[in-house]
Amino acid sequence: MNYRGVIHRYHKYLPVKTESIITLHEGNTPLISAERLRKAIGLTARLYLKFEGMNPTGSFKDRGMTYAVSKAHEDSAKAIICASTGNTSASASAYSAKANIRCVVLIPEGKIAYGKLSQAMVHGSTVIQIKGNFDEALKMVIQLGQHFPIHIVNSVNPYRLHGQKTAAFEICETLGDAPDFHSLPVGNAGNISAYWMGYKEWRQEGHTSKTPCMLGFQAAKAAPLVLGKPIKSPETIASAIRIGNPASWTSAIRAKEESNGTIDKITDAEIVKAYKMVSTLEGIFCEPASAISIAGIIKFNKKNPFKKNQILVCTLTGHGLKDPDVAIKNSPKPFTCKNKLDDLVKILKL
Ligand code: AN7
Repeated sequence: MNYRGVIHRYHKYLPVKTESIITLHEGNTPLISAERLRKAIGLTARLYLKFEGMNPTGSFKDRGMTYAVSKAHEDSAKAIICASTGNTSASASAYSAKANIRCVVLIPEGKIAYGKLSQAMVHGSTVIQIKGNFDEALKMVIQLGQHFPIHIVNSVNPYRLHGQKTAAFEICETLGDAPDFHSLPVGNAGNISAYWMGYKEWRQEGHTSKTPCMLGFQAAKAAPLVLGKPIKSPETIASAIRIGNPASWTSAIRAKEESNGTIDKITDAEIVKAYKMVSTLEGIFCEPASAISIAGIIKFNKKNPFKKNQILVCTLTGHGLKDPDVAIKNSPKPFTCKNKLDDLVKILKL
């Protein structure tokens, strides 16, 4: 039968009435072997990229949103709400359109990538720009949820993380076992918690022989988990992870500790370098926040070199098309040519 998304595929692990399922056929994303990137980094270990930009709205958020919105639909919810650095609002907007549920999104004014803003707007959500950052917007959403009958679909909603754990299931199924290391960006810290839950569950079910070391990375000026305290005004080129007080703080630290992993910080310059490497060497266009998973591997490998035959997976959480500004600012400028063959030949130095 036609593939119908993560709830149908893993229904036993994501219970909800079949007739309530709202899906855009998310999940089943490619796990891509990255040979040129592996060589450029100088890794002897095997490197795979889980490209979550291939989800219906272009990010991993769809895995959790299908479940959160299906549950809201099962509960006959009239409205859902989220605060977002962009991708959650894009995903909530699309799934709520399909479910015919009102959607309200709060975004930090002027601080989300253009592609994501267009997604929130096009699906008919009520889009509210907050004169403040993501952390402040999330605080308002949580307060509102306490006083009004509106379902919060941020990752404080446990269904989100349960949906997102399916990425770990898929990786284990594709590889035939869990990888040795799993690297990913950490913003509000939901995804690292979800992956760790998924890897543990798959191990308990007897499908794998081990669980990976979780390697989480935050932007240097938005790294509360590395610093050990919230940050008031986080800053980074990777707008998706410009977050100073992650909601899933405790579970992210638990994932790091239980998996014997690490959560480290990466500069914007290192993020941009990794972003350009993956696009020029692998033909994969991911957003800046996603590239931090590769920048993190590069940094980690310098201190603790990965061993031959170890398997590393990096999650590329979102599609590069969401943030064309960063791509254009950080790539060689296009040439301008007269409509004359001579001019073209001169430019190409043929
Ligand atoms: C591309 O959309 O928080 O650590 O509001 O969009 O689970 O928060 C996005 C986060 C990584 C971090 N990569 O994941 C939002 C939002 C991308 C993201 C993260 C986000 P979490």
